[in-house]
Amino acid sequence: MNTIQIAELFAFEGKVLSVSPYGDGHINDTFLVVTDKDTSYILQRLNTKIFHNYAGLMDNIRKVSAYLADIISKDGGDVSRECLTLVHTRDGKPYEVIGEDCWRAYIFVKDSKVYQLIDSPEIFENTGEAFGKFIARLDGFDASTLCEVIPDFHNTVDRYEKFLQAVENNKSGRRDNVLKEIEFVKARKDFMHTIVDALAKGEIPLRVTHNDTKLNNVLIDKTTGKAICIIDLDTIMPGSLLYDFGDSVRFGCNTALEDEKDLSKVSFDKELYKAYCTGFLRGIGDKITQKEIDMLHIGSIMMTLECGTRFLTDYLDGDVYFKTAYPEHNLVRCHTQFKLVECMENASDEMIKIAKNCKI
Ligand code: ADP
Ligand code: GN1
Ligand code: MG
Repeated sequence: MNTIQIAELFAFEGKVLSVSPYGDGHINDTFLVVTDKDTSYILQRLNTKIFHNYAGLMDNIRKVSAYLADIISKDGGDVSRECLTLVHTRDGKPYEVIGEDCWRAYIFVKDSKVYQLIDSPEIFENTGEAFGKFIARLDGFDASTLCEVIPDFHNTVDRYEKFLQAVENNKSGRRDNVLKEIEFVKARKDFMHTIVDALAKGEIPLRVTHNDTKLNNVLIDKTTGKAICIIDLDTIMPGSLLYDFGDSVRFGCNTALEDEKDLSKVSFDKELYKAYCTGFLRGIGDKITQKEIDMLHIGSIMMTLECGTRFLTDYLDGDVYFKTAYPEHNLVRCHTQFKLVECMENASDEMIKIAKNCKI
């Protein structure tokens, strides 16, 4: 079946005119569906090698979206723009399984865009506010009703063990190219326990979190610059707020793209950090604890280190997880992340001060 035929299985309005690859996700395959009517659609092939339990994943999305839609509508918001709307198949299913693939569709939120790189502190502040509000809104959601789509997703102790395994197995035969990078991670072994331990000791709460809060997972209104809709809900699971805060900072406070080859362009933008902190703390309001505020910089360093370690692990495994466009792509990504880790480690005193001053 081609993608046009697959699109025709869904209850889209009008005739499907085109289906073309869309977006910059590293995991799923996304397509934009244009019809002869006013509404366009997003069609996605879920990566079932990563998301084995796609039925559980889709059920998570259904429950969380319904819960959020209710709150947004009570707050007087526009549910059709501020929430993802799943489009079912013509025979009423929330997704379609074809062979080993799972396909789903959403209404395309009109007049919105995503950023891969941010240059405006205001837009990043709006993004922070949207993600903060997202966590606050899910505060009353019963986490035990969600399935753990990818177990230990942000368990950095477990990530460290998987990294050591990859070093030992050296499936790609590339280990000798990355001895410095391997040492970089090993030197931070103890640090990788920080958030996992704080959660285990009950020093910070387990919440319902998004877990993949990079900039291109929030839709920005083209006219107002407001962050209107949080998307990519595949990894909604119980987690720490520090993961969500930190992953946004990892991606958004970078002065270059995640896969920039020229490392001199990669640095940590403190103005953007301040903007994000301001927005996030405004959005989450009184739902955040003092301990979490005190650890925001740790969340940022941890998520960047975790992501760099994951890229390195995948490089050692032979590029089996993240989509890559060329053989060294994962290593290039690993380098930007490790450079950022160093920048943030050097800026951590200032990051602590910024978070303290942002909370009104
Ligand atoms: P992935 O998991 O592969 O990152 P996403 O769900 O984030 O997939 O979608 C990839 C891209 O498609 C997004 O970055 C965004 O540009 C676009 N997109 C996804 N859903 C919508 C939507 N409902 N409306 C508009 N654009 C969307
Ligand atoms: C993946 O799907 P996407 O591109 O939004 C990954 C994230 C990483 C990110 C790095 C399910 O996100 O965890 O942080 O790439 N998603 C999954 O850019 O592994
Ligand atoms: Mg995405």
